[in-house]
Amino acid sequence: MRETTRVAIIGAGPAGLTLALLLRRNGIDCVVLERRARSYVEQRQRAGVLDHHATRIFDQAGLADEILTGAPAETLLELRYDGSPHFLDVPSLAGGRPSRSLPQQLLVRRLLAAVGDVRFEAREVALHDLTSSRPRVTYTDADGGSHEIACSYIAGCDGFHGVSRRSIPSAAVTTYEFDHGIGWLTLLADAPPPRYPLMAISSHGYAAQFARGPAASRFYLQFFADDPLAWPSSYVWDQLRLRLGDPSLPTGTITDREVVEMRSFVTEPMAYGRLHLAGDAAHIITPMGAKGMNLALSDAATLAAALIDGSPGALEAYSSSCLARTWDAQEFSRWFTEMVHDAGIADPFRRKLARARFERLFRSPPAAAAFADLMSGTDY
Ligand code: RFL
Repeated sequence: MRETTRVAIIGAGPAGLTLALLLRRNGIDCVVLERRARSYVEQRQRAGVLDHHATRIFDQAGLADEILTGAPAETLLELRYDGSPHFLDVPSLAGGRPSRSLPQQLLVRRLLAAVGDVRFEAREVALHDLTSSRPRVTYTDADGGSHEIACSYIAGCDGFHGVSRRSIPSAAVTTYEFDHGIGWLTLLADAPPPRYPLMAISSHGYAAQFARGPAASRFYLQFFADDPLAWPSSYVWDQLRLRLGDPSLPTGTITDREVVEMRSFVTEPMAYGRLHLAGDAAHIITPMGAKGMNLALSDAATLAAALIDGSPGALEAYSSSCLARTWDAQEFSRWFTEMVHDAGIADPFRRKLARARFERLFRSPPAAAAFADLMSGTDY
C-alpha cells in the first residue's frame, strides 16, 4: 500500500506522540509508526517528573487540561546526608516555576488518547532517500502487509535502540559517549511514597525514593561489584533502610527490578537531510536531574515549531538549539551525579569536593537558585 503524508514519525514514546499532537493540532498531517503493541507502550514505566519547562509546552499549546490534569506540583526536594535531612524549595528558588509529578505511562496514555491514530506493531521500518526532497518510509504491518509512505520530513523519535539514528551514514555524524562507571538497581514497589522526592547520600552508596502514584514508590540503589538482580528482597530493604537512614522505612511488594547503567550519549548534528532525530534517538542522559523525558519533550516542541514555521531557517536551527539544551542538561546531570555518588568512593579528595558541592547549596542562595533553575528546566 502506498500513501503520502507531510511528516512520518517513527516511535510513539513521549517525543513522537508530543510531536504528532502538536503537528495535528496545527493542521499538519503526520503518520506515527510504533514497533510495539499499544498495551506495551501504555504500560512502560520510566520517568515520573515533568519539569516546568516541559509543562509549559502543553500549557502554551492549550493542552493543559488534556495532558496535565491532576498532576501535582512538586514542592520540596529532600537531600538526606548520612541520615540527616536537608530541604530545598526548588519551585520558589526557581522563581515560582514548579515541576509536576506525572508518571511517564500516564503521560503516554493521555498523549495517545489526544493523538488518535497511531500504527502499532509496525515491523521492519526502513528509511529511504533521506537527502532527497521526498523521503520514504517502508514497513510491514501486524498482518504482514507491506506499506510505503512518501513524505516531506521524517522524525526519528524511536529511542536509543531505534532504526532512525542507524539510518544516518556514520561519517555524517559525531557521537559522544560517556560511561559514568555507576550502576543502580531500580525497583518499583507497592510501598508508601515519601512526602517529598528523596535523594540520600551516604558512604554506603546512593539511594533514592520517589512517588509513583499514591501507593507506590520507585527506589534507586547504587550497586558496586555484584549482580543486584540476585539480591534477596530482605537485603534490598536492609540497604534502603541503611542508606536512607530510616530504620522504620515501610516495605511492600517489589513489582519490578531493573539495572540502570549510568551512561550518556549525544549525536551531533541531530539531523541528516530530511530526517530529524528527537529524544532518546539523539541523546541519552543519566537519570540524575530527571532530564531524559523532559529533553525528549523539548526536542518534540522545537521540531514541531520548526515544521509549523516551515521555513528552511527554522529547520536548520533545530539541531543546534536542541544540542545547546542537551549539553546544558548533560553537564548538570554529571555535576549532580558526582555530588550524590562521590561520598561512597575511595578517593578522600573527591569525597571532600562532593561534600563542599552539597554544602554550597545550603550556604549560598545564588548557588541554590542556579540548581533550582536547572531542576525546573531552563527556558531556552
Ligand atoms: P522512548 O520512550 O524510548 O520511545 C521510543 C519509541 O520508539 C519505539 N521504537 C520503534 N518504533 C518503530 N520502529 C522502530 N524500529 C522502533 N524502535 C523503537 C519504541 O517502542 C518506543 O515506543 O523515547 P523518547 O520518546 O525519546 O522518550 C525518552 C524517554 O522515554 C526517556 O528519556 C526517559 O524514560 C528516561 N528516564 C527518565 N527521564 C526523566 O526525565 N526522568 C526520570 O526520572 C527518568 N527515569 C528513565 C528513567 C529511563 C529509564 N529506563 C529504563 C531507560 C528511569 C528508567 C528506569
